Parts: sequence; structure tokens; C-alpha cells
Amino acid sequence: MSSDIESFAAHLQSSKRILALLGAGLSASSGLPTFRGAGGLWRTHDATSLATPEAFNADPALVWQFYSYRRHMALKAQPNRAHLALAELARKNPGFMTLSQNVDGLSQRAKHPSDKLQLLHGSLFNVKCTSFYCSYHAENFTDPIVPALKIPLDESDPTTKEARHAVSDALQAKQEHKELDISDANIHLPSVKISDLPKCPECHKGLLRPGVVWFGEALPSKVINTVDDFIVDSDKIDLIMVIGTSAKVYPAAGYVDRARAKGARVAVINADRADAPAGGISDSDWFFEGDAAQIVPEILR
Ligand code: BJW
Ligand code: ZN
Repeated sequence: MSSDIESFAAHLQSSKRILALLGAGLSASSGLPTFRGAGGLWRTHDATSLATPEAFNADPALVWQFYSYRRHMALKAQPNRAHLALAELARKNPGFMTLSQNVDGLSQRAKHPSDKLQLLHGSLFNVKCTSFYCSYHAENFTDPIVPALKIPLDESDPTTKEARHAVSDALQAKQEHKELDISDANIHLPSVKISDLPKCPECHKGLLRPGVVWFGEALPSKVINTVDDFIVDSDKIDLIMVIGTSAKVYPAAGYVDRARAKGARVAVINADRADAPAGGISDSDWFFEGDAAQIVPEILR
């Protein structure tokens, strides 16, 4: 295993078929929390325990509050230099494909070509109807998606009080509002009635849910097929970059071995040396340890 940028750059230069598998660590320096390890708690809840159909069925209001908060944070965040560098690499290379586990929309906002960006786990900005009989789904960037999910303002903050009570509506909209950080379990989370959650505009019956892939759910078949075609149609895959992911969630993590089986060398970019892909790291691989936002632009230069 090497951390030699020169040998990686030489291999990248001669690579024709390239995959990049992305995870939450890519967006960490844009201020978005990861799932596992430090920052993987939302209030008292393990973030992965909220990312299940069971959690939504048991408490749709809590799960919507979690996703509404994440939508808000993702919209406030900016793509970092790694998102931009990957988008540029994708534009330049006909044989390139990004497999993103991220749902935050930052690759899209970095102008990553959409035909080379496969969203394995969906998007925070898709919604779909939960009714078995209804197939409604749509893009939705409204923040908050319904008034009941608005993040409350800090009443103890004098600027907020002023904004609320003394200034005109127009001025109020412009005012720097201090929002409560509802990811902090010490902050009171206002209760939201199920009847105030987002409702399907088509069947008027089903609740809407975030268009993301929860544990136990199938990944979008169009995405799976496109990735399968890329792999199967490649006589050889030259390189897979595994960026900011613990590579513990399947089928995403399995793409590393599938690329290897097609001859790919593996380059891991991760803040934690312990987070190697399941198949381990071989002598011909690279491991670049540190912040993806700094390392990715450096090694792709
Ligand atoms: C930095 C950094 C910095 C930090 N710079 N690095 C085979 C074996 C075992 C189990 C299974 C299997 N096949 C399927 C399963 C079950 C399950 C699974 O994989 N379980 C495992 C956990 C054991 N998989 C599924 O259920 C999948 N569905 C499925 O297989 O369906 C089959 C089916 C077929 C037909 C019909 C029906 C079913 C679905 C998986 C969906 C995962 N969903 C989530 C939530 C998405 C929505 C949301 O965002 O809320 O996806 S869970 C969560 O994990 C999210 C992430 O995309 C995913 C991966 O996490 P990621 O991105 O790797 O984040 P972390 O936090 O784990 O890691 C961050 C990394 O960054 C760390 O390594 C840090 O060190 C690093 N880092 N800062 C660089 N600045
Ligand atoms: Zn519906």
C-alpha cells in the first residue's frame, strides 16, 4: 500500500475506466455530519436507526424532523473543493462514473455531469408517496417542506425577538435569524402532528416520505442497472477511488470488490486509517489519510 501521489497520478493518467465511490466523509468539511463514529448521533438517536422504514412507521414526525433538519443543513452547505475536483474529472473522462451514497445534493451543485453520477441512496430533495396504491414522486427543494417542520427560532436571542415583534415583514425576511440547533438533544423539539406532515398532492391520502433508500429497501433499479452495465461492459476497470466512506453498507461497499475483480487498483481517501474497504488493502493500492476536501483536489491535480 502506498500514499505516493506521483504513482497515483501516473496511474490515473493512464486509466480509461474509472469509478469513484463516495460517502459522507466527502461532505464532512462542508459541515454535514457522517453516520458512524463521532457526529453520528442526532439528538439521542443513532442516525442509522432513523434511516429505516420501521422508524418512519413508528414515528413519522420524528423521522421527518430529522430529514427536514438535514435538508435545511444541506441547502445551507456549500460543495467543497473535492466535490468540484471530482465533477471536473467526470467532465474530462468519458469512461468515468461516480457512485455516490450521499443524498445531500452537493455533487450536483458542484456541476457533476448527471449522466456520470449515480445516486445509490437517493436524494434528500426527492419525495415520494407512502401509499401502496400511489406512485407519486417528485423533486422538492422547499425548506421547510411544510410549515410545521420549520426550525424554531431562539426566543432568548434579542435579535430574534426584535425580528419577530418589531420589524416589518420584509425586513424580518432579511434579518439574520438565530435558529435553534435541534440536533442538540438539550434543545426542546416541538411536537409535530401527523396531520401537519407533508401529504401527497396526487392521492391526498398518503404521507410523503423522503426519497432516500433506507435499510432493507432496494436501491433504485435504474441506478443498479446503469452501474451493472458500466462494470459488465468494461473489459477492465483501471481504478476505483473510495472516498470518505466506511464502506460497510451493501450493495455500495460491494462495488469495490467488483471493480477489483475487473482488475481495478484501489485508492482510499479517508480521515481514518482503520476504515479500509472490506476486501482489505493490497500492495498495489493507495491509502491517502486525511480530509477528503483537501486530499482529493491534491491527488486529482
Ligand atoms: C472522512 C472525513 C473527512 C469522516 N475526509 N473521510 C450484505 C452483507 C451484509 C448486510 C447486507 C448485505 N446486503 C444488504 C445488506 C443489508 C444492508 C447493509 O448493508 N447492512 C450493513 C450495515 C451490515 N443494506 C441494505 O439494507 C441496502 N438495501 C439492500 O441491500 O436491499 C436489498 C433488497 C433487494 C430487493 C428488495 C428489497 C431489498 C440499503 C442500504 C441503504 C443505506 N441507507 C443509508 C441512509 C440513506 C438516507 C440518509 O442519508 O438518511 O445510507 S444508511 C447510511 O450509510 C447512508 C449512507 O449513504 C451509508 C454509508 O455511510 P457512509 O457514507 O460510508 O458514512 P459513514 O459515517 O459510515 O462513514 C464516513 C466515513 O468518512 C468514515 O470512514 C470516516 O472515517 C470518513 N470521514 N470525515 C475523509 N473529512
Ligand atoms: Zn399519493
